[in-house]
Amino acid sequence: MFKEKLSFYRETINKELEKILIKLENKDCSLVCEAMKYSLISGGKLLRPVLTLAVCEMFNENVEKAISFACAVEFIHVGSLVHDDLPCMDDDSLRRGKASCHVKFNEAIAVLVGDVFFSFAFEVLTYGKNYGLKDESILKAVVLLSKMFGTNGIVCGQEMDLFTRNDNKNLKIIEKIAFYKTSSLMRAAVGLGCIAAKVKNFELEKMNEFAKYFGIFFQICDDILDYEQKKIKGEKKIDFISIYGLKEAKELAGNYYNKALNVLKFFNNNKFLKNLTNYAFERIN
Ligand code: GRG
Repeated sequence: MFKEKLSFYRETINKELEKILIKLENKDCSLVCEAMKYSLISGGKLLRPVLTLAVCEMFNENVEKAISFACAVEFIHVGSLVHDDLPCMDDDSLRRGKASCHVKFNEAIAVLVGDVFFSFAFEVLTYGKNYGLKDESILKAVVLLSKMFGTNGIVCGQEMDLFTRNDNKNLKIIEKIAFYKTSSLMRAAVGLGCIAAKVKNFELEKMNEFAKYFGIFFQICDDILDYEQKKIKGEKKIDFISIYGLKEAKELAGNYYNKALNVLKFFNNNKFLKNLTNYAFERIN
């Protein structure tokens, strides 16, 4: 049941992404267009847009209402991965098992792909109008996505991630980095689902809490997987393993996973979200 539902959400999202991507095509800009397709439709897990649709449905609203918001989140996510892989950021030559965008094309094209995705995502939010969303909801979505993107969101997490050094004084700093770097887009994803379903503020705040914990354990799992696959990080860069060691990092991931599940109690332990949380956590088990 969970697998079928997950596949349904993914198919719905992929179809919409491909449909929307056509709007960006311009033969005078063929390299960027090719690189956009290469980066966007490339076997990502689509966790964030799935969260948007699932949250919208949990609040008894048709998934169609949230599909544009879900796609907008994925555009931001993929743009951030393309930029993150650049030599001036995390310097990673592989993404999703194939050459990173700047390796396959070049650095300038990868910068431009990120630029297009970041600005286009906000246009995509407005397509919600075609699915019956009111201007008021779209405005709220613009503000939320912009906030989770900027100096109170992923950009802040990326600065801290790139430039924080381990001085053993402040263990909590790594959790703060994950909160900004990874939870921000999870918070945007669930928040947009809530906006599409027009939920009450206190429900949105509860879902925000769920996404915060989800993002932190997800980042710990990501660090553990990188460590186990012996992916070498920048010499002095910190991560959950360098701060806590493998065993404690696994325990910490378990704590945040349990916190996320606890929040779901407020939502009658919504079955799909519970299974999705398990699915995201099981990566390290
Ligand atoms: C302002 C959006 C923006 C970006 C500029 C480059 C950057 C600042 C931020 C990078 C943040 C980043 C890469 C966070 C890592 C989060 C993470 C664990 C990504 C992997 O997510 P998955 O596993 O990826 O969901 P798939 O491939 O499945 O989509």
